[in-house]
Amino acid sequence: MENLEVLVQKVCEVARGAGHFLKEERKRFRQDAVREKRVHDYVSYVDKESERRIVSALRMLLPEAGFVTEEGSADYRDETYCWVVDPLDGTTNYIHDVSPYCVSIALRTRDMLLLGVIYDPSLDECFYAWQGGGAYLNGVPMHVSATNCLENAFAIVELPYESGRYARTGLHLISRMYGQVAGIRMNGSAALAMCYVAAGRYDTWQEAFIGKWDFSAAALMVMEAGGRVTDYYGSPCFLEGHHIVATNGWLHDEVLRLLSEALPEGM
Ligand code: LIP
Repeated sequence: MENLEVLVQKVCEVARGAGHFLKEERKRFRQDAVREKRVHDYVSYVDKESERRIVSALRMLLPEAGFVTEEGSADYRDETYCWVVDPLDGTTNYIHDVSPYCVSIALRTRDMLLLGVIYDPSLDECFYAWQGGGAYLNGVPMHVSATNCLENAFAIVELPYESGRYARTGLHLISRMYGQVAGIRMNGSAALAMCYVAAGRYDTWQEAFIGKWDFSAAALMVMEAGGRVTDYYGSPCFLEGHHIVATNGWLHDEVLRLLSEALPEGM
């Protein structure tokens, strides 16, 4: 495989191409194209076509790699390398014509993230990182924030589709943080929320019951920007799970402590 620094730029081009498709298609998008995969989890021909384009471009870049993709159009057969693709993260935002939404692409081995690219076509923001090479936004190095106490934290509390098992946790976080932190937001795109932590815009984010395609590229972004990523128990072995905490590092233990008071059902 070629040098990661060179490869990541090629993947940025793939993500930009798919992102432009999302943005153009949004102009003629109609609600009757929306289908429900499971309760409140939506998809349309846009997600599928974006995935088709990304998969075919990535196949040319690295023919020996397998795929884990949100819409399941390609598979993984224990290859050494694996692309992890979300062709449209923030689908609910997209179908309501609000930002943010993005394309997310990661490359990993069985136990390590190698590179990550996330492109937001609405703001023309391309976030990318490669293992050991740092994290960048449109070519400029990114760093997490220096906020070191929860009182000053600008926090994202995302509420996943899995409301039955997560309501207690989400409501607990909001009730413990509301009035105690500088601000709480919801974002609607896990990948971009984590990029915003990497860029120092937000200080902390966490979500459970999400897919590898939602967090893989962005997790590398946060780590390469100097932040910390773990699962809800504080383990750095989060790659195969579904519950992720991403912070600037300073606030991590405090967020884990709040989570431990009300972990999601069945975890
Ligand atoms: C979505 C996320 C969103 C999260 C949902 C879902 P999709 O991805 O990014 O932030 O709350 O659980 O995973 O469906 O838009 O690709």
